[in-house]
Amino acid sequence: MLDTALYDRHGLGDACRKVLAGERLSLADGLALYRSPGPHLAGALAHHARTRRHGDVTHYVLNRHVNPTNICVNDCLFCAYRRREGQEGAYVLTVEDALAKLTAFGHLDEVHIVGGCHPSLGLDYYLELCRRVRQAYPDASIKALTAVEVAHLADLAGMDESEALTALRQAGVDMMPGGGAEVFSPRVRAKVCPAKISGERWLSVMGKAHRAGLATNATMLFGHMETLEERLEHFDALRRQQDETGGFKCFIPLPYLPGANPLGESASGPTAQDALKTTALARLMLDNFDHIKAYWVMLGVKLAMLCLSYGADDLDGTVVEERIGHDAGSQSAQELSVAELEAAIRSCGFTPKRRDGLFREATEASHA
Ligand code: V47
Ligand code: SF4
Repeated sequence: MLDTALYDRHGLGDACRKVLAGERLSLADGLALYRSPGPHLAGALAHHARTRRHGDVTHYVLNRHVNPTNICVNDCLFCAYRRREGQEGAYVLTVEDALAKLTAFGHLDEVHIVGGCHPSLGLDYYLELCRRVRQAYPDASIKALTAVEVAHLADLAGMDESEALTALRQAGVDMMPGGGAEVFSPRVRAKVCPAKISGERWLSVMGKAHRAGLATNATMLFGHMETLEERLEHFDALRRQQDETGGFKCFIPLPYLPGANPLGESASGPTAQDALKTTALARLMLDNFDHIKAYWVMLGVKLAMLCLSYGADDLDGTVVEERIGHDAGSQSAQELSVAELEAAIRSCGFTPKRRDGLFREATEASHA
């Protein structure tokens, strides 16, 4: 039971009453919650909202990531993964190599495909890869290509993004990951990812994906140079898009990791308290998103487990071989087993539920 008098004493009475009544929070409510002392006031409200939606269930997924190439025409300052063509460490996986990385494993509920915007690797490569993944895993959700990659591939092919999205859907893609959103503020983008598509184009590609029948996720990279107001505007833009096209499944707050990337000279990443509070604010502001993910790869397993009591209802998955966070200094493991994920969820007082990419219950026996 929430102590409403406590919220009144902190000037958060309105926000508290709105959450209890299931009403939408304003940006001013969000700012007041962000500025409240510690993460707990926002956290308790977020936990209330997550419990109303999901009870004590926490989701996880048996999945694998494939990063087809780290060669990228963009030069985001926070990225430790990207290489220029010809640079040491640059790679492109053949379709066969990418498949071999996956098929070394048994059953999968989700395949996550994401990488750089290669200057010449075109849509045909990705269509072939997705078709082959679909053949190898007829029942897995294929979650492939961020809005940034889709915009890039459409530009390379000289086609409209909707055409590229329809081709990807026909090749077996079910949904798109939420990467590349960063922070929509043009001020921040001009500094941290000047070559990347604008926030407006990111939202527009996602709207087109939803209309083409693809579900998508959404992210926010936080804890570098953005203000609290810019984070709240990011949430607001996402929830307006969701009101319009309704295809977002899950939001993932991504804590900036400062290792081996140029932005790390001036930014150190969010504190644990900030990560908890941002998870809580995501749950509270994104009232039309079903799922909030605590992505253990970037947060670390211990902090991700705490996020489950601050509004998150998903711990992502088994993963195996992740490059983007680990190249930027993530100290987390490359892989968690199903047993480890379930034990982590239970130890936080929740009931684990295995899902596919679209959050449908996974029923097939796992061999992990
Ligand atoms: O777009 C890059 C971020 C994203 C850093 O949709 C960094 O289910 C922290 O979006 N520190 C890719 N983050 C990862 C991503 C994702 C991951 C897991 C699940 C899903 C999903 C999506 O990683 C990039 C960028 O925002 N990123 N560098 C860094 N130094
Ligand atoms: Fe390229 Fe993505 Fe890295 Fe930006 S974050 S440089 S788009 S791989």
